[in-house]
Formats: sequence, C-alpha cells, structure tokens
Amino acid sequence: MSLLTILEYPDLRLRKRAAVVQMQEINDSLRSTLDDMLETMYAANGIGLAATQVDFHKRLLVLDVTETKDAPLVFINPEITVLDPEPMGYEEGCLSVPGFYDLVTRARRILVKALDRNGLAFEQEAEGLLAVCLQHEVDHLDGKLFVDYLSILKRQRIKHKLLKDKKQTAD
Ligand code: GNR
Ligand code: NI
Repeated sequence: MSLLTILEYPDLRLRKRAAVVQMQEINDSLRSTLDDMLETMYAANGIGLAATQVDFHKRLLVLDVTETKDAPLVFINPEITVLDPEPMGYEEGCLSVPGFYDLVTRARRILVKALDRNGLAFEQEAEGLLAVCLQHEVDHLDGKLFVDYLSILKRQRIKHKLLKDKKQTAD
C-alpha cells in the first residue's frame, strides 16, 4: 500500500469530471488503488476521499464515518437519488481545502446505488453525516468543491490564503 498526494484548491485538476469505471476495469489494480485511497484517507484523518482528490479521474470514492475508524466503505460509479430533499446544514471541511470549514446545505436523506470492490451492484440509504459525506464526495467526482456553495467573497479569501500558504512552504 502507499500514500497518495492530495491535490489542494485551487488546483485545476480538482475541476475534472471523473469517468465511469467499466466492468473490465474492476480488477486487482483498481482494488489496490482503492486500498491506497483508504490508507491516504485514514492517514489524513479524513472521513471520505474521492479519486479526483488524488488525481485519479475515475468514479471511485471511499469513506468511513465511524468514530472507531473500522468500517471502510467503497463505492464505484456511485449514483445518488434524493429521498428527502429537506435541507440539512452541516459544517463541512475538505482535505483539498485544508484548514477551512463552513456551513453547506444538502439533502437530508439519499439513496446511493453503486458497485462494490468486486463489481457487484448494491444500494444503500444514508442520512446524517454519511449522507453529507457521500454528497460531498460525489461532488468531487463532478469537479465540484464545497467552497462552490459559499459566497464569491469567501471563496476568494480561501483561495488567496491557500495560495499564500503554498508560496511560503515552497520558499
Ligand atoms: O474529512 C472530511 N470531513 C468532512 C466533514 C464534513 C463534511 C464533509 C467532510 S469530507 C472530508 C474529507 C474530504 O475532503 N473528502 O472529500
Ligand atoms: Ni473533500
């Protein structure tokens, strides 16, 4: 297993739309990428990670929203249907936007259809943090970040701070 580098906003590679994974691509090599993503997510203390964040542009995401960090979940080609559109606000963060948190409103209850690591189709209902995280991760696969839900002013401020931090670590 190996740790992958997480891209940071405003890196334009975070804006790419990930491609659907074909059945014949679900092999040991893809499973090894999924394991690397899980290892990277746990090492960064994240509760989720989308392939886009590690510059791999296929529709894959991993997550684990448990306190005990012992329930890794893998979703290939996830598709979300909203079950309860009632808005739920949650203070979101993102490993690609380190150090910034803000309130984002999303659907309260969703149904996710996806393939597991063996290519088997499954469905899962989600609410609470799991629903927030799944919507956040699928957004990544579409090139979208939580900062896109904030005001232009807030987004600009975050962008400039992250670019400034990056310059300082480069010196
Ligand atoms: O670790 C993460 N925490 C988090 C908190 C609130 C809402 C969403 C998230 S996802 C984030 C990891 C991440 O960036 N996934 O893409
Ligand atoms: Ni994120």
